[in-house]
Amino acid sequence: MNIIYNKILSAKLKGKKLLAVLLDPDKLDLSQVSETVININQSKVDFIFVGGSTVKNGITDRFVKELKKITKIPLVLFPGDYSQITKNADAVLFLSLLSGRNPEYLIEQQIKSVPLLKNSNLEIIPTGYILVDGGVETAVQRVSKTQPISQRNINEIVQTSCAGMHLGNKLIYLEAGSGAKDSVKPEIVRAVKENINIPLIVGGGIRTNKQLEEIYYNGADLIVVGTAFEENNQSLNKILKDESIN
Ligand code: 1GP
Repeated sequence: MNIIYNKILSAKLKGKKLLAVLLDPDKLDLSQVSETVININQSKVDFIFVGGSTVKNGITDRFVKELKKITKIPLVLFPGDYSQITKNADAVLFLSLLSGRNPEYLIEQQIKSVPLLKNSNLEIIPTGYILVDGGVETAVQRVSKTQPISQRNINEIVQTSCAGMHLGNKLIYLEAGSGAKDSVKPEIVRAVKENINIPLIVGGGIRTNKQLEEIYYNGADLIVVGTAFEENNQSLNKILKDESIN
């Protein structure tokens, strides 16, 4: 039942780096999906994350069903709210926005999701989600009405990550926000990595090979790329096919 998490955990133990592409059903039309997924199927992508900050009710379910028909890559929900939970995916990152102090995203959304989870076989992966300042106001910040932690405040980011681990989360997700100008700094990735013993996900604003390599090198076990892939970024597409990732 813990297929996805075990894959992440065993990759971490072997030092194998993982990559996820984030598809936002709010930004990507169903008619564009098959072309996008053909690219992903031919790439080194390990997971497809599905989610967004503002996806209308019912859209994610249709989107996931369509994806299931055309890819064998595991589909992991990365929900902006409980309405994005669909039993047709393989797993869900059960997120708690630990950088913020809005009870809606610390516990309320999680409670609202229980009836949907109860009738599903989704693998539920508790994930401490930490928003750091990516240099622009991002959708997560707007929708969650929370402030990101400044990247100058390494200590607070590290302590928040440790608290997330001690609370029993199985993953820590360092997020600069979709479309961030500044991705999570390598020194922050390193500091968090040195202080936790659960796998580390990093995402937000990662557009180049250099960023990808630096963030892996400093300790990310799994990197998530969204915008650069949507924009059909050529250098990134090359990376997605590059043997060196694994
Ligand atoms: C996943 O939100 C990110 O953590 C995706 O960010 O769209 O900037 O790649 P980008």
